[in-house]
Amino acid sequence: MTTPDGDEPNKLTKSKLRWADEGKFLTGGSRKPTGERLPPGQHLVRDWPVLDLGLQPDIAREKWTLEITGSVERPAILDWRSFGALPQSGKRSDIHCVTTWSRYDNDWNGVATRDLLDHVQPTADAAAVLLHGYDKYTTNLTLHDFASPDGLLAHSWSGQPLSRDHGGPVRLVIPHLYFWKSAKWLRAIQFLTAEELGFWELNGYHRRGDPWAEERYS
Ligand SMILES: Nc1nc2c(c(=O)[nH]1)N[C@H]1C(S)=C(S)[C@@H](COP(=O)(O)O)O[C@H]1N2
Ligand SMILES: [Mo]
Repeated sequence: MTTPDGDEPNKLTKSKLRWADEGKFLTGGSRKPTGERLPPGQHLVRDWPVLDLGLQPDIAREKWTLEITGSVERPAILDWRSFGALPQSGKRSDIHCVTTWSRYDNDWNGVATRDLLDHVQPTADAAAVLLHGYDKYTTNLTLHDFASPDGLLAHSWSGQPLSRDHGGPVRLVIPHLYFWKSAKWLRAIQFLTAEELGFWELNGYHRRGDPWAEERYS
């Protein structure tokens, strides 16, 4: 296995590959019990860990573009200005990382995935998206999960521009699934008629990643 860049995986990436193999952190629980906030096998943190494949692209807002390709009526290349002209939303959500940390009450600002969908108009046969990061990371979502009312293309966290290590200028936030689905340094969204797997999904992780069903590994 190499990273999308063709590099040797770093230590954490290697551990995560091994955990997928071993089924580590599985508790056997499933389905969201009413009133529960912390999914099975997770623990709460107050800091905000940084996780990625080790390459953190440095992209200025003025140089950043987001390409919308594939099965849409209106393909687009959004730059900072046209992205900022889309409806802006604020959302608060919890983070659940497959490595077992969860972080509550993250305040994000950006463009709701639903507003992006209104703008680009997926074709009738569109069924999935593949997210592409500037670090060549990829991850897949069904169109239904991408269109979740909580989904956001986030440019700010706690009222501040999203920092480079957490995926600025713009990252995806899909809070009802494990955080590996929330692609950092978002470069392109490819709409597809059939699901194509992303980096972790090809390397032992679940195609969907629902933390309440402990969909950690495939
Ligand atoms: N582009 C990109 N996005 C990514 C990753 C990555 O390596 N590259 N890692 C994923 C994983 S495994 C996690 S847990 C979260 C971590 O986000 P954070 O560093 O802001 O906590 O980003 C996800 N998005
Ligand atoms: Mo992760």
